[in-house]
Amino acid sequence: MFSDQKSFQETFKKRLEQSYSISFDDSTRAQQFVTLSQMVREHISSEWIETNERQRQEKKQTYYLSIEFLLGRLLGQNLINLGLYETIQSWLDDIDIPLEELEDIEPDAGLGNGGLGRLAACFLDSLASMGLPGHGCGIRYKHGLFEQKMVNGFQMELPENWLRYGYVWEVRKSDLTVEVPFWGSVDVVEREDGVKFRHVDAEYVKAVPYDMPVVGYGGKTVNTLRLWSAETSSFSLNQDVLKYKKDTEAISEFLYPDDSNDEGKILRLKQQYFLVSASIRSIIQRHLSNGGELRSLHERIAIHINDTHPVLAIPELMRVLMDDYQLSWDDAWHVTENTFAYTNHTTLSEALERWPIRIFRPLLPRIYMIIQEINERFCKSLWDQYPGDWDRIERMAIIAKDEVRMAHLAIAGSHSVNGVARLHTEILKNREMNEFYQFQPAKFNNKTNGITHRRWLLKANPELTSLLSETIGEGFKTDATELSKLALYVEDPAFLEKLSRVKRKRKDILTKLIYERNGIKVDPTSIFDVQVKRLHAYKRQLLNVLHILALYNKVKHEPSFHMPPRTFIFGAKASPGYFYAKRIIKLIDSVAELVNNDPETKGLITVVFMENYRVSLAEYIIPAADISEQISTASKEASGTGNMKFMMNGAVTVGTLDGANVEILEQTGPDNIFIFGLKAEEVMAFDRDGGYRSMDYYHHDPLIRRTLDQLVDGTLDDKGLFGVIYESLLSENDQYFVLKDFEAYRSAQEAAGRIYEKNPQQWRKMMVKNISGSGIFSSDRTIKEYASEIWKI
Ligand code: 26V
Repeated sequence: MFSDQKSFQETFKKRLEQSYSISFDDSTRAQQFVTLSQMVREHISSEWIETNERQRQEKKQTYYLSIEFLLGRLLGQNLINLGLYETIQSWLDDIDIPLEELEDIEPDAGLGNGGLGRLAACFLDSLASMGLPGHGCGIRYKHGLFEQKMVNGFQMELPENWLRYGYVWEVRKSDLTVEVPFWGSVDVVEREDGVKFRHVDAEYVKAVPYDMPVVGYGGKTVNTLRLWSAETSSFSLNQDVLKYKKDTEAISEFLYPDDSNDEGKILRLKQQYFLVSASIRSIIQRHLSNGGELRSLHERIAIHINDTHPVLAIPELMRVLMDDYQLSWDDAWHVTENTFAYTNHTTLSEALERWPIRIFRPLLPRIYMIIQEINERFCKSLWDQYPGDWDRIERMAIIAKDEVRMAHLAIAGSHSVNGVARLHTEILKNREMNEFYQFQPAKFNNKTNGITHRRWLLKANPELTSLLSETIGEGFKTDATELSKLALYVEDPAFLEKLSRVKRKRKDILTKLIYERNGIKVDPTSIFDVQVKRLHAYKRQLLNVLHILALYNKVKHEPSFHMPPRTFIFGAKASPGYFYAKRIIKLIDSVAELVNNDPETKGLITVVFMENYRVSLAEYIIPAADISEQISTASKEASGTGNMKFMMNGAVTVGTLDGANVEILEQTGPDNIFIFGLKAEEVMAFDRDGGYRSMDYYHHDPLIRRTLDQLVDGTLDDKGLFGVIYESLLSENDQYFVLKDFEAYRSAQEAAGRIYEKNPQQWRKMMVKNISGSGIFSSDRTIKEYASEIWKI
């Protein structure tokens, strides 16, 4: 099919005509996209089958359980990983079809919010690319993360619909359907060999698996991502049945349903149990069919729990081993503890999951019982270690104060607990999880995040990829640490010139896109200063936008003030119920309106908010960035992964010493990054002891005062929209230290602008140092560490 141009073109045309009963000349790009993708999928299938066969002999496999997988588009990436991209591109070109246009038809598989889900997707790519037996398990949400529409500068949410035209990359496996029980009660059966428990009178939900191929680079390994869909089989117009059908299908309807009320909480808990129950069942079935023994499950299988969402896999495995296969508690616990490993992705207390018992127990009665037993035994072992220390035991308990604490269950039931950047792991060990660390220090370890350079470099930035290939050879494609070879060219003017031309090309492409999407003409020679990520107060998009407003004020009121032209680019979705975050989006829009249209700043300061930020848009934005904004309040960002993507594409970071920025600094050296602001210990000391008064900064810094006043004096709006932001900074004492870090940030930005403008050659060297130091942030490195130190595969 893909062996030569002629047979490819013939097959492609014939299939197109047969599938759609139209002539090739009349076919649409969408039809061409589907036809090509189907051909690619078929091409993959033999390697997929072979990988499955091969892995049956494999000593040990990993399953990565995650409530999110943020895959983005697959056609282009699959072609790259199969080594077919350029070939197909030219064969299609020959019949007047631009491959990029077909790629642009594909909807993003957006089954995630941000970093956590994208990390899972990068990990899948690395596992397959390194030929490791590692598979994903998730939920096939009918609607991924909402589509963001901007209306008068306000975010509106529309249901996303990636499955609208059918999805070419999945295979429905109805024969592997399993049933997941909810509600009901627990029956106790006395037997000679002890007491046995059975979950009875449950309502069953069908979990139907859809498998997606995960094609590794080189095309030799094709792993599987299994996504579960909730279905009912009954057909009836009976009201009760219809309601049951609706309730059931709701389980895989939306990613993160609103959980501000009990009904929403029940639904989220249902999703979590649905995922783990179906996944554990299928993992065990496969293990048994390969001739595996349950008592040694942990020697053949490692299960990874991505944040606490899939943590019920721990009691679920206990349940299956004991209730279905009659293992004793001790045997089942031994297997379970050695099977699971857990990653923590945040220290923010509002994001730590706890379920009220009144919701948990009725929905999952047998699982609740098992957690009670785990808790009792866990507390006993704490008692042995800390006899009499009731307070500590209550703080560490899995069930306490009428709640089930998911992180505590995860730690108790796993043999490994890791953070996602060195600083983050230290904070877990020394603060957030300190008592657990004291109790079981050996469990704790760090695995600094990474990103797949196959998507974020090879796919997103073909121009840079070719330049790198001709300069340092192709080796970096499979071994990203070879990017360090680039350091040899840091003084090579010819190379620096080529590098800056590549950056300019990517800026031109983004410039065109911004014009198409936003109707704004930006200057591609201006500094592209980019902040793209979820909108959250701790990430401090507010610091960025206040700084822009301050620059505006300086231009207007300080005659001697000079700055190089800058284009500030934002992309961010705010969680639908997060009022404050949505108001910051509106603020970005209002500041854009002001500075983009004022004759004094027009062309000098441009602000662009790009709608509906997602993986495919990131692939356009990141390669075009000059400056990468990583400005979270120190200690709050667990790692960040966008920071790594920008670095690899030659953007220079303006950032705090937070998350993985600390390790990025080690790679670039202090001269090739702009670090500013409070350190994590300082933030944590203020959080603990107080001593920060944001009002002082308002009173003592005229620039801050003038800028903040504009939030409420009618400069930006006459409806008082930004009073909440003003209040959060002043009367609520600025929880995220925006004002405290303001001057340091302004001065770091000024330094960056100065070098960019006055010393372009130095800037280019900084770009080189960023790219050449980025290899360590390939997720291949991260996955190697997980594989050898945690999973032992
Ligand atoms: C979720 C929520 C939801 C409710 C509102 C507050 C809040 C705050 C944070 C979160 C994050 C949940 C977990 C998460 O996505 N963490 C991200 O994981 C990335 C991959 O490890 C990491 O790079 C990011 O720093 C981290 O925020």
